[in-house]
Amino acid sequence: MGFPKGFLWGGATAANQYEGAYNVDGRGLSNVDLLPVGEDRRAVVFGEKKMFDFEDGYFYPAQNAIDGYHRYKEDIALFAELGFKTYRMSIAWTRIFPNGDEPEPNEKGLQYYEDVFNECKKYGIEPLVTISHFDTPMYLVEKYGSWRSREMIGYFEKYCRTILTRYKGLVKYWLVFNEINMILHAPFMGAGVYVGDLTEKEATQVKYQAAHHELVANASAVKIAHEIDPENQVGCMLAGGKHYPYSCNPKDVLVSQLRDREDYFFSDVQARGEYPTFMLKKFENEGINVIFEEGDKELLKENTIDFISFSYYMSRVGTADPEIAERTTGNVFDSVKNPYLPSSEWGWQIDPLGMRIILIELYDRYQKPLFIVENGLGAMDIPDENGYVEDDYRIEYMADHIKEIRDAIDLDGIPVLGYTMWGCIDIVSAGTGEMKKRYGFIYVDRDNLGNGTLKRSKKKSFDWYKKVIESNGEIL
Ligand code: P53
Repeated sequence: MGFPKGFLWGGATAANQYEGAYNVDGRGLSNVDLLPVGEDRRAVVFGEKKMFDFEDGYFYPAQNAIDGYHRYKEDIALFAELGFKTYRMSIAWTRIFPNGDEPEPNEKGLQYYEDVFNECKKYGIEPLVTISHFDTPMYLVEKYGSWRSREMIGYFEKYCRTILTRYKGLVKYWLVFNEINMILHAPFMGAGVYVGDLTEKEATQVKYQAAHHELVANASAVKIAHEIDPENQVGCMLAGGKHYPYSCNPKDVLVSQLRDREDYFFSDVQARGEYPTFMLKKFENEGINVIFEEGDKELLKENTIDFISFSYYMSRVGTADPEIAERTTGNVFDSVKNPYLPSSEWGWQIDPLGMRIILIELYDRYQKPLFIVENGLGAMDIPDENGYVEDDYRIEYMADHIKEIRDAIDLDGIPVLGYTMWGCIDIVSAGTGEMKKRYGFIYVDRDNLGNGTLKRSKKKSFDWYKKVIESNGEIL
């Protein structure tokens, strides 16, 4: 009983939030470099304010992030000490193709990730690699409007073929697009799509067409991955979290069900290989014209993903009652506030049972193995003079969530491949750009405006998670 042998315990980061070194060794600029910290960030993230280059008066935290580019050896050694079986990370597209359309890849970028994977191998850590964690080369954003254009698919395929060939034998687990459903909510952060000059109707059209291009590119990536090495396992990556009906009024139930479908649309296409009829009906009813080219349907059908992975931070709530207006704050996924749940310092509601609920839901829908690739608590840690943080709140959050995963395995019979806790080392927040929103077992001395020594130190949760992994989830 409990976690199966070989369960992949680990942690996760993303290139843009971790590496820094944004202009080192030939790296090109990407959309996610251009998200400033501060009050304008949301408008840029949502694609409402145009920021296609660095502007005076703003601080861009991703430029240097936590300098993982130069410190990965030290960090991976700490992950090894934690006992990680897997490390989820992402490749920055612009280290490999700085503009996105070069005939040849940038060798320095390729070598960097090869070194990282070899470092993991040294400790027996299996890399789990996200091919695009929200990032798109700015050159392609400017030239083609990013994923709104079909042109993107070919450039992305080339990028995929390049890395899948180079890292054959070093990497087996791949995720194509991080939180692919983000494109509908935060199109510039999620996919480099700026919609600020469009009407709402036009923006909807553009977002669904861009989503189609990503879904086609996803199928292509699956195809290339399986061709290059049949051992490769490719997952989708959904920003997960079920909508609960605010009440048992059937109207609330229906609203919640329909909102869930907006998210499941993506994983439905990726896992089942075809557009669900509800989405085709929506297109028809709302006059959304998504152009399919010849061969798209077959490509989608023949190249479905191998496992379902998702992030889970919080559940959501749906209601048909306009009087119930209290919303959660701090997340790009808008939701009514759930009166039964506490909230984090950033207003994200804490719902461990929701982990079991989403696992059941996704397994019932797809019958494919599941992989939790993000979960964690963003909190304001206060270190002592040695950089030690007594983060009992984080330990409690994680223990509560991991118990629910164990129940989903033991009581509901769900196959779960692994669990990678988000931001295992403190990194820049994607949503707010802050450093002080910390998730890690490892504290990093850096503040919201980039001051600090970047020194790494262990928090209380470090020793706790180490024991969790050692005992394969028996000791929580
Ligand atoms: P942060 C919300 C907002 C932004 C990104 O988020 C998000 C979400 C949650 O669904 O997605 C993931 O840093 C994302 C990570 C991100 C993490 O959530 O805003 O894949 O890049 O850091 C946590 O607290």
